[in-house]
Amino acid sequence: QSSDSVITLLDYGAGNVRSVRNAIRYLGFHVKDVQSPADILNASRLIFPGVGAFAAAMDVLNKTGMAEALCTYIENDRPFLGICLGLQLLFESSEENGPVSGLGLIPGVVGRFDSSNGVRVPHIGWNALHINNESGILDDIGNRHVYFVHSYRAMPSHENQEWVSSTCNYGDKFIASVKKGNVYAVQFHPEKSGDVGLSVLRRFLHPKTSFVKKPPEGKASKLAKRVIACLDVRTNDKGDLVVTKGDQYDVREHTQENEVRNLGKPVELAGQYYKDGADEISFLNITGFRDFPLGDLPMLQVLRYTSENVFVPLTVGGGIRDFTDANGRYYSSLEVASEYFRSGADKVSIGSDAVYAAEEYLRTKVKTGKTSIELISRVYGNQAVVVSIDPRRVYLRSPNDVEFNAIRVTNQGPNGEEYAWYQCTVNGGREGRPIGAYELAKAVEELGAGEILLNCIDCDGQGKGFDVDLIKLISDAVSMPVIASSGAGSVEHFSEVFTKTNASAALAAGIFHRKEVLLRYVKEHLVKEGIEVRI
Ligand code: 1PR
Repeated sequence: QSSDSVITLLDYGAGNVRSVRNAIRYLGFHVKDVQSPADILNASRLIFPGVGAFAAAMDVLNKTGMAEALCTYIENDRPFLGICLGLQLLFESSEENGPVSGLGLIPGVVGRFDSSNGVRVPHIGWNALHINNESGILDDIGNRHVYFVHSYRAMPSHENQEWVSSTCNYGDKFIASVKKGNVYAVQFHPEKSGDVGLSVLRRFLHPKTSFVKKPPEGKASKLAKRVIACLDVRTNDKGDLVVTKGDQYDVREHTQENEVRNLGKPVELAGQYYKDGADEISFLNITGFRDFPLGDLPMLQVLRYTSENVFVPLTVGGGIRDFTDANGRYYSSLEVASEYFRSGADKVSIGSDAVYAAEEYLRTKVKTGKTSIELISRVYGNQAVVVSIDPRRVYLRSPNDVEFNAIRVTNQGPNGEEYAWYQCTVNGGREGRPIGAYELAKAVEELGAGEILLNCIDCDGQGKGFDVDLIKLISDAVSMPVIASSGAGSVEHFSEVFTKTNASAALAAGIFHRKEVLLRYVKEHLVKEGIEVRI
C-alpha cells in the first residue's frame, strides 16, 4: 500500500463511523485507525468524523493526549477533514451541556439552534449551501443539497471569517464548512450526502488529481422535504429475512397457506431505492417486539451490507428496549442501539418501549434518566432517536368523551361521528394503550426524542392517502421533525401532505415495493408543485 492510498481515521468509539469508513473504501482507499497521538502526527491525511456529544468527545481527546496532537497537526497545515462534531470541536467552546472548552483553533462558540426562530430542532435533512469563492473540496457541489443532522452550530463572525468557506440558512445563517490551507471541516455529512457527498470526499482524498471545476448544477435553496423508503422486515415461515408489507399491519397473504407476504430482499431493495433517489431508508424489524434483536444477526448483517453501498441515512427500528436473554444475561436498550449504530445505522426508531416510557412519565412527572429514549439520546444525541408511533383512529361523538386530545376529523366515522382520538398501540398494533398520539408525542419530546415517525394503522397499505388530520395535529404539537407515514398511493398524496401539514418528510412502503409509483416520479411531481426536494 502506498502511503497516498492510506487514510488515517480518528474514531474514538462514540457512534456510527462505519459509513465514513465505507465511503473511504468505496472511493478506493485503505483506512488506518488512530491508536495513539503519534498516529495523528504521522498521518498523511486525517479524517475526524466527530460523533456523539461535545463534552464526551473533548474528554476522550484530552485524556488520550489526542487533543494536543490534533492541534499540532492542524497548526502545521497538514491535510485534515473534520465532519460534523469534527468541525465543532475546532472552535473555542460549545454550549452543549456546557460551556465546554474545545480545541480553540477557530474563534467562536458553538450554540444551539433557537426553535423560537420558527425552525425545528434538530436540523435534520438536506439543505442548501452558500459557498464562498475558494471552497476547494466543495467545488463540485453547485446548488445541490447536502445532508445535515445536528442541534448545535457555529456562527460566522468577523473573527473567524478567514476560515468560513460556506454557510447554510436555518433560522440563522450558520457555518456549514471551514477551510484554511489544507485544513477542512464540514458541518454536514459527506458520507450521507449521496453522490454530492462522495464528490467532496473524493476531492479531499485525491489531492494530486487536478479536477475540472464543474459548472454549477441544481436549484437547491433551502431545507428540502424528504422522501423516505421504508422496508418492513421479518423472517418468513421458511426462515428467510424478507421485506414484507401489511394491510393495516396484517402481513400475511389471505390464502390457504397464510404465508408472510414476500416483497423482496432487504439489501437489494435498499440499494435500489438509494439509486432511485430516496433521501433516507428505514428498516423496521416488525417482529422485534417478541424477538431479541441482538439474537437477530441477519438484521445486523442487512445494515452492514447496505451501508457499504448506500450513502444516505439509515434508520433501524424494532426491539429497541431492555432485554434479558434465555441465559439470564441482561442487555440495556443502549447496548442494543449501540450494536445497531456500530453496524451502520444512523438513527434508531423506538416503538413499544416509547409508549411505556411516556405512560410512566405522564403518570409520575419524573424523568428517571433510565428510559431507552433518555439513555440513547444522552450518548448519541437526540437526532439519533426516532419514536415510531403506531396509532389507531377511534371515532367519537364528542371530544369530551375521552381524556385524550380529540380532533374534528375531515371524514366522518361510520356512524356519522365528527371527532376522533388516535390511540397508541404496542407490539405491532396488537394492543391498544391508554395514551393518545398527541400525548405520546409531547411526552417523548420532553424525554429527548429527536424525530417522530408517525404511522396510522387505519391508513397503512390502503393507498388512499396519508391521515392529514393526524399529521397536522402532531406536526403542529412538537418542534422536532415529523415523518408522515402510512397510506401513500399516488404522487399527489405526497404534495397533499406537504402542503396541508408541517411534516418534514413523507415515508412510503407498498407503492415503492410493488413499483406502482417510482420514487423518482414522486420527486418530479413535488418539484412541479413548487415543493423543494433533493434531486
Ligand atoms: O415496538 O419498538 O419493537 O417497534 C416495532 C416497529 O415495527 C414499529 O416501528 C412499528 O411501526 C413496526 N411494525 C410492527 N408491526 C408492523 C406491521 O406492519 N405488522 N410495521 C409494523 C409498521 C408501518 C410503516 C409502513 C407504513 C407505510 N409498518 O412503517 O411502512 O405504514 O406503508 P404504506 O406506504 O404501504 O402505507 P417496537
